[in-house]
Amino acid sequence: MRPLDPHSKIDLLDVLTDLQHYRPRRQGWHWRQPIRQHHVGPFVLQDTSPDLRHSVPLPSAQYFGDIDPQCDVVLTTEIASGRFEDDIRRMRMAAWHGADHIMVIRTAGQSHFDGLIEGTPEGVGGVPITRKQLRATRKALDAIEDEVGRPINFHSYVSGIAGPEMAVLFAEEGVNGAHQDPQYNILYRNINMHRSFVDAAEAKTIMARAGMLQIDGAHNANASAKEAWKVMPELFVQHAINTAFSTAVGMPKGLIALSTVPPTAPPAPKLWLDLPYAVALREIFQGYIFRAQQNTRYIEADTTEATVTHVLDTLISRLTSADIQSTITPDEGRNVPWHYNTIFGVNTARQTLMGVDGLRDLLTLRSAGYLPDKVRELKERAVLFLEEIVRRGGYCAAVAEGQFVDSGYFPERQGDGITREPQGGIGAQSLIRREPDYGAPVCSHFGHNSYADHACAAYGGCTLCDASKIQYIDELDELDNVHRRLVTPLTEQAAGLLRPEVAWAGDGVVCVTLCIPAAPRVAEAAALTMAEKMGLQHPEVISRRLLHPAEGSLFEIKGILPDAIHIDELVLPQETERLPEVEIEAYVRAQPIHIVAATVGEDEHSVGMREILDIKHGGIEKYGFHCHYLGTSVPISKVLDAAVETGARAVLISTIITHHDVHRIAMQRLHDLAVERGLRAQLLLIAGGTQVTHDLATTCGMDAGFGRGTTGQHVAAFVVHKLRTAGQA
Ligand code: Z98
Repeated sequence: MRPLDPHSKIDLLDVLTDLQHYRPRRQGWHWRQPIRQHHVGPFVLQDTSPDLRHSVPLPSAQYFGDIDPQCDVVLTTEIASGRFEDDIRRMRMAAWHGADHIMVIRTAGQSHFDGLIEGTPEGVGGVPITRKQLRATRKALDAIEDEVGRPINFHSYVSGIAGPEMAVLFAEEGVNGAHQDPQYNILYRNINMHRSFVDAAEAKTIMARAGMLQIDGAHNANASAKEAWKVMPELFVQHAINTAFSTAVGMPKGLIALSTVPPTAPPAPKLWLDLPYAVALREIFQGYIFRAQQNTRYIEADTTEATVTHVLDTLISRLTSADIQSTITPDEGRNVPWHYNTIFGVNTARQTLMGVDGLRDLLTLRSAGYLPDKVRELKERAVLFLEEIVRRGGYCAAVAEGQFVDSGYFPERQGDGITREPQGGIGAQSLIRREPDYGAPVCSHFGHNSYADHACAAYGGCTLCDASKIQYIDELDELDNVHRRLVTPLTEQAAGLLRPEVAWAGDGVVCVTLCIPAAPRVAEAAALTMAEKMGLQHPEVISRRLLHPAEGSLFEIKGILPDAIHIDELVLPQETERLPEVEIEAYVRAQPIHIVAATVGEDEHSVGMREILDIKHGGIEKYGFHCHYLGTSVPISKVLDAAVETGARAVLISTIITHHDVHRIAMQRLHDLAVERGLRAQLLLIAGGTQVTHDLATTCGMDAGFGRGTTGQHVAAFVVHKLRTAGQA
C-alpha cells in the first residue's frame, strides 16, 4: 500500500487492492516503551512514551509549543460504525489522537453464528468480522501506524459459539488482541456452558500461540448488575476463573488482561467505593495485565457528566495501575457512538493521564485505616463467594442456581441472578468425548491428540504454519458489499461534494444544541419543531438536560441535512501571508511604525492584547513597533484620539466580551468613527478576541480580525504586508 499523505484522505481502493496477497507484517501485542524523565517542550515528564510522528495535540498544547507528550499506557478506542470502510477512516483519526489499541465491535448477533462469515456485509451496532474485513483493516492500520510512528494493536472478539474458528482466523490475519471468556458466552449469550469451556480451551491455546492479548469479560457483570458496586466480590471470582483457566491452558500471564471497571459514578462516593476495589484487585492478581475500562453502567445522555466520570476512572487507574486505559465514548448512553465522541473519549484519557503525570511520585495510598480495611473486606467476600461455588458443587451448579450477577452484596442475596441450565443454551449437546485414538492434524489444538506435537507435518503445514494455505474468499453478496457501498461516497468525493457525517461517509447527520426557555414538555416539542424549521430531516432528541423546571431545558437534536455543498462554490478565506520574522523586523526597524492598542468598550480583559504586544510574550514589540497601549475599557473615540496624537499607522482593539454583540458593535463603531473623522484611509484597523474571526471583523469594517491562537507574528506579518503593498502601490 502507498504510504499515507497526512494531507490526503486514505485511499480505500488502494486498501482493497490485492487483498488476497496481503499478509500481516507481525503477530502479537505491542506495548509502549516507557520513558521516565522525558524532556518535552518546557517540561520534564515522568510517565511517558516516545512521541508520535504525526498527531493532533490537545487543544491547550498551543500554549506550550504544540507539544504532544504520549502517556506510557496503551490507549484503547472502540470503533463501531457498521461498515468497515468507515471504521478505517475513524481508526486513522483515533490514531492521530493517541489511540494504539483499536477494538472493533462485532455486529449484533455474530457470537451466535456457528461458523465464520465471508465478504463484507454491512453490520448493525458493529461490523461483521470477516477475513476480508480483518485483512483490509490490518492493512490500513499498517499504513496508519507508519504515518503516526507507533505500532497499533488491532482487537476484536473471540467469545461466541464460533470462538475457536474466530481464534484461528485472528491468528492467521495478525489480529493482536481479543476478548475471550467462557463466562461471557454463558451469562450474556446463553451459549451452553460445557461447550463454552471446551471452546475456550481451544481458542486460548491458539491465541497464546499468536501472542494475542486476551481481555476477559468480568466487566459485563459490572455493566449488567442493578447496583454495580454490589457485584464487586463476584468480579474477583469471575477474573479468577478466567485467569486460572487461561494459565491452565498454557497462556502466559503477560497475555492475560483483567477487564476492570470502577463500578460507580458520582453522585455515588466514587473514590470511597471504587478505590479499595481497584487496590484489592491489583493485590490479588499481581503479575497479570490490567485493562481499565471506563464506567459505562452509569452513563446518561449528558456527555459532560460521562466525561467527568471517565476522568475519575482514569485517576483511579493512576492511583493503582493500568497497562491499558480503555475508552469507549461519552455518548454511549445515547446509543449513538459517533466517531468524534470516541475521539473525545481518547482525549479524556490522554488529557487526564498527562495532567496526573508523576502522581505516583507525589502520593502514596494509606496503609492503615479505611482503605486497607475495605480491601480486606472485599477479598473476604470474594473468598466466601468462591467457597459457596465449591459448596454448591462447582461452577455449573452455581450458575444453574443463579449465583452470578445477583444484586445482593455477597453474602447478601436478592435471588435475581442470571440462571443457566447446564444442559441447555445454544450449542447444547454438541460435545463429543474424544476417542483414545482421536486425531486432528492441526497445530495448537488443545487436549488429547494422537498426532505428534507438530501435527500438520504429515501434510506439509496447516494455515497457522503455512499462510499460503489460507483460502481468501472475496465478496459473496452482489448487493451488500464494500464496492457497492463505496459507489456513492467516492462519486460524490470525485464531484467535489461535501456532506457532514457522523456514522457513515456523508450520511448528512448533524447535531444542534437548543436552549429553550420553557417547561420541559413544551420545550422539547418546541426544540423538535425548531429543528424542522432549520430544514433538518428526521429530527430526534438525543440529549435533554433540565436547567430549571420552569425556566428552561437544553436539548441536543440530531437530524439529517439533506443538501450537499459543492466545494468549488465555497468562498474560502484568504490565507494570511506568514512573513518570516527577519523580514518583518527588517521592514519595521527601517522606519518608525506607531501602533495604538486598547481593550475597548466596557471590557476589562487585558491578557490577550498584552500577549500580542508585549515583548516578554513574544509579541510585536520585539520587531521594533512603537506600541501605545491605552489599557482596558477604553472608549473608541479615545483610541482614535491617540492614533492621531501618535501618528499611528494601525489600531489594534481587543474585544473579548460578546454579550449583546458588543464585539461587533465596537468594531463597527471604530470603523464608522474613523470614516467620520477622515482617518480611515490612513489607518489599518485590526480587531482581536476569542470570538472574532477575520470574516466577522471585515464585515464590521475592520481590515483584519484575529481569533484564538493568534500570536504577535500573525498580526505583525499582516501589518507589514499591508504597509508594504500600500507603499508599492
Ligand atoms: C468492552 N465495551 O469490553 P458479542 N466477549 C467478551 C466481551 O466482553 C464482549 C464480547 C465478547 C466492552 C464491550 N463486551 C462489551 C468477553 C463484549 C462481545 O457477542 O459480539 O457482542 O461479543 O470493550
